[in-house]
Amino acid sequence: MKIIYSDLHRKRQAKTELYGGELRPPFECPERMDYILAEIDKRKFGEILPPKEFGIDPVLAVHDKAYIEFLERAWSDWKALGYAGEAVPNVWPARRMRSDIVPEHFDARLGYYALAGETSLSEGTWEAAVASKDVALTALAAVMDGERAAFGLCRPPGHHAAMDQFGGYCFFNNAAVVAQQARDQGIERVAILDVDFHHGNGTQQIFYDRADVQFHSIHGDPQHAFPHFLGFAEEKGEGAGEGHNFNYPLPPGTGFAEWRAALSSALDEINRYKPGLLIVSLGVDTFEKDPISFFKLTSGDFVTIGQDIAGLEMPTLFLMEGGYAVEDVGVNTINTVSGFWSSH
Ligand code: OKP
Ligand code: ZN
Repeated sequence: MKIIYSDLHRKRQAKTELYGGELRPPFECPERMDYILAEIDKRKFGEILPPKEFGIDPVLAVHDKAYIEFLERAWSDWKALGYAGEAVPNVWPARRMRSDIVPEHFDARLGYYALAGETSLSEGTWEAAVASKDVALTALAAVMDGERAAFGLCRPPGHHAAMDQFGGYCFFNNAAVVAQQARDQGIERVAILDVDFHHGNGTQQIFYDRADVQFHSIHGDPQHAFPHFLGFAEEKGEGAGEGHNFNYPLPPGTGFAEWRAALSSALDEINRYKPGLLIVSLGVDTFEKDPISFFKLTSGDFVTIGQDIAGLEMPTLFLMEGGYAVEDVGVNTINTVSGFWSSH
C-alpha cells in the first residue's frame, strides 16, 4: 500500500492544551507519527512516499476564505500582541449573542473561528496543516491513478475542522478537502466512514446538505464525549442531503462486538450507496488504553476492522485522524491498514 508522509507535521508542536483547568502538553503530539513510522519499518509494510504540493485552492473548495486567511496570519498576529503563551481562545459568539459580525480584535477573532478551547494555535501550525492536506491530496491522487487503496499519514488531523472553525486538534478538514477534490475530478458519489472515537462534526457539517458525499460516524455518545454538541443519531442530513448523514453514537464502555455491529450497519449502507470512492477517517482512539476516550477495542480488533472495510471492495483512501495511547498508536494503525491490505 502506498503511504504518504511528510516530516513537516513536526512543525505542529504546540506546548499547550487546555485540559482539566491546566495547560498541559497536547495529547496530539509529533511522537504519534514516530510510533506509526516505527511500526511500518518493523513490519516492512507498504511504501512511504512524500507528498506533492497542491496549493490552497482545494482547501478553499470546502473552507471559508476569511477563516483560512485568519489561520495563515494567526501566529504572527498573536505574537504582535506580545502575549506570553500560545493562542488559546477564551471568548465565543455564544447562544443569544451575534455571530454575523467578525470582530476586529484578535482575541475575538480567535474565538469566532474556534469551536472549542483545548487547541492552541502555535508557531508552525499553519505549515503543518498545509502539509497535512497535501499528504491527503497526494494519497487521493494515488487512488485516482488506479491504486486499490492508499494511506495518508495526516497530522494534524482534520475531522473536527468545520467550514470556518478549528478545534479538537484540527485546522483543515483533510477528509472533506479530499472528498471535494474527488468530486471535482469526476467521482460522482463519495462515502466517508469516520471510525475515530470522536464524532466527525466538521465533516458532517461540511456535507450536511449534500447527497453526493455520504457521511458515517461511529463515536462516543456526545452526551459524554467531545465534541458534545453534535453527533446524535437523529442528525440525518438536510435538504438534498436528507438521509445521507449517519451517526452511530455508542455509550461508555462499548466493546468490539457492539462497535462492530455499528460498523456493519455503516458498511451495508455504503454498499447500497455505491460510491466511486471510500474515504476512511482512521482514528485509533477507540483503543481500550486511550487516555481521553472510553471504548474498549483491543489491538487485534483493528485487524478485523481493516478486513471488514476491505469487504466493500471499493477504492479506499485511509486518512489518519486521532489516537493518543501513543506507544500503541503504531500497532493499532498498521493493524487496521494491513488487515485491509491482506484481505483485499
Ligand atoms: C481529536 B480527534 C476529553 C477532552 C477532549 C478534545 C479531543 C479532540 C479529539 N476529556 N478534548 O477526534 O481524535
Ligand atoms: Zn478522536
